[in-house]
Amino acid sequence: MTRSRSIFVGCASALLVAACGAGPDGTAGDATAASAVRVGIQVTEAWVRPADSGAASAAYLVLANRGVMADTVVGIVTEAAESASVHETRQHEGTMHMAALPTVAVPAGASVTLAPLGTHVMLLRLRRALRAGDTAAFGFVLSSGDTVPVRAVTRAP
Ligand SMILES: [Cu+2]
Repeated sequence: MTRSRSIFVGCASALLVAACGAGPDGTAGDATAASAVRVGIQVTEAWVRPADSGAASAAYLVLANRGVMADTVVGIVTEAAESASVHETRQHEGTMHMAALPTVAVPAGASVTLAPLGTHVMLLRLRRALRAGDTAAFGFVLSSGDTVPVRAVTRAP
């Protein structure tokens, strides 16, 4: 409880909201994709915003469930940042706010798009700077027990 509230408060700052996609819209383009063969969940079009070491960044991608079983993202593991979680962006009285999203359901045969101004992977306190062309690696932990590895390429939105 305390943790999620502190994340919310931290993300309410203009700087973090900008890092999360409240700035100019971007399109997914043809960023390098990563996929996991073992599990039904595949990740494509993964990219991450450039940011300095110690700062926040956000990653975007498409989660597609090509399996026959529904699955749910229940966490994120990464060496790229001190903290990583899924956030959703909400508009409240004309202001953008972000809040941690504890789980992301991916029904069988469906896909979920994480994009600027919407749901995103929040990376807080990067361990090293992300410059254009750099890769940020993280993994989606699934309720099925699998982890889907992701390699997001850094590019400007
Ligand atoms: Cu965020």
